[in-house]
Amino acid sequence: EREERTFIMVKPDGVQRSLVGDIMERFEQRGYKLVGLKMMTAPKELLEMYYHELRERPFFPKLMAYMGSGPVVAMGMDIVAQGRAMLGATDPLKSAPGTIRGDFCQATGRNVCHGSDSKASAAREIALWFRDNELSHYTNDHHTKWVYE
Ligand code: DAT
Ligand code: MG
Repeated sequence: EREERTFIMVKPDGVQRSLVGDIMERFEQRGYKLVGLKMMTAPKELLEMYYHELRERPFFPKLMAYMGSGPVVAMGMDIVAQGRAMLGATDPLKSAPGTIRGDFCQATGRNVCHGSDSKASAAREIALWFRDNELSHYTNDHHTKWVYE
């Protein structure tokens, strides 16, 4: 069984555009396991910690306004690297068709979904967005048996 953990989030535009189910389905249908799920409008302080590395970038104020503009759907999933591949590039116009961003959006500032870029950032992001008791530990044996060899 896989023990990876990553942080996936449907951003406010994805929620407004009713893409939550489609995005979650991408991961579920490939056989990744959902381990945490919540909907919330992120407080400013959380967003500032989450995107701390980008705080000096010119687009940071716009990014904060966008990310705080409505509810997001946060997910924990047992995937990291392949999650980024499924997401596509930061700029949706550079994302291959078939990826989430390549299929659902066009603007970097409205790129519908987040996925952690490494195991280290996944751990940091999961800890920021979820309490320990909000993550589920379970085995879906029947499913796992048919997804992994
Ligand atoms: P990603 O979301 O692909 O991990 P990132 O972590 O570098 O990309 O940046 C986080 C978000 O910030 C990104 O999804 C959209 C916004 N962003 C990044 N670079 C940008 C840019 N050059 N112009 C506008 N927004 C940008
Ligand atoms: Mg990132």
